[in-house]
Amino acid sequence: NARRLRVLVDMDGVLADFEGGFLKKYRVRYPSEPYINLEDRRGFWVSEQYGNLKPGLCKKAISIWEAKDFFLDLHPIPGAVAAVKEMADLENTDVFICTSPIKHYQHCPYEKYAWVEKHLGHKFLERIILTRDKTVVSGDLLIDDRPDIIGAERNPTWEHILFTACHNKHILPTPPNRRLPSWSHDWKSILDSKRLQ
Ligand code: UMP
Repeated sequence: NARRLRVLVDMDGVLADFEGGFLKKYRVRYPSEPYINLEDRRGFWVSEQYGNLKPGLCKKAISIWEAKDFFLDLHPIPGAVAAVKEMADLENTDVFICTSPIKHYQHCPYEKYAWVEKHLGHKFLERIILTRDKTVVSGDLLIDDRPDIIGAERNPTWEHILFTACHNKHILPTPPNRRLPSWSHDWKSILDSKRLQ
C-alpha cells in the first residue's frame, strides 16, 4: 500500500570511477603529455579541460574512453556496490542504473552491462537504463555527479541529488540543492525524505 520510491543511480562518477580510470590509462598511453591531477579537475567534460591544457589533448583524452576495456576495467567508487545492493533490498524501493553511453558504441554499451553483472550481479541487468537523455526517464530521485542535466523534458519528475566528484566539488549550490558527498554519507535519509513527500 505504501508508495514505492524509484531511485535512478548514475554510473560514471557515482558507481564506477571514470575519472580515476581515465587518468591512470591516459598516463600509461601518453607518458610524455601533461595531465590534470584529480584535485585540479574542473567541469564535467574531461576532454574540454584537456583540450584547453594543450592542443591535441582533447582527441587523446577521447581515445582513452573509446578504447576496448576502458569501461569494463573501471574500479567501483568506494562504498557504491554495497550501497546500491542495500538500496535495492530496501522495502518499497526500486533502483535503476541510469547511464549515458558514449556515441562511439563499439565497446561502451556492452561493457556497461558486463560491469554491472560483474560488480552487482546478474539480476541487476534488469535495472539498466541506457539513455543520452535522463530527463525523459521518470523517478523520484536521480543521484548523479553531472551538475547540468537537461534534455527534452523541461520538468523532469526526479529531484537531482548531486553526487560529489573531483570535477564538481567547487561548484556553488545552484540547483541541484542537495548533495550526496559520498556513499559513506547518509543516503538513506535522502530516500526517506522523499518517501514522506
Ligand atoms: N564522457 C565524455 N566526455 C567527457 C567525459 C565523459 O564523453 O569528457 C562520457 C562518459 C560517459 C558519459 O559515457 O559521458 C557521461 O555519462 P553520465 O555520467 O552523464 O551518465
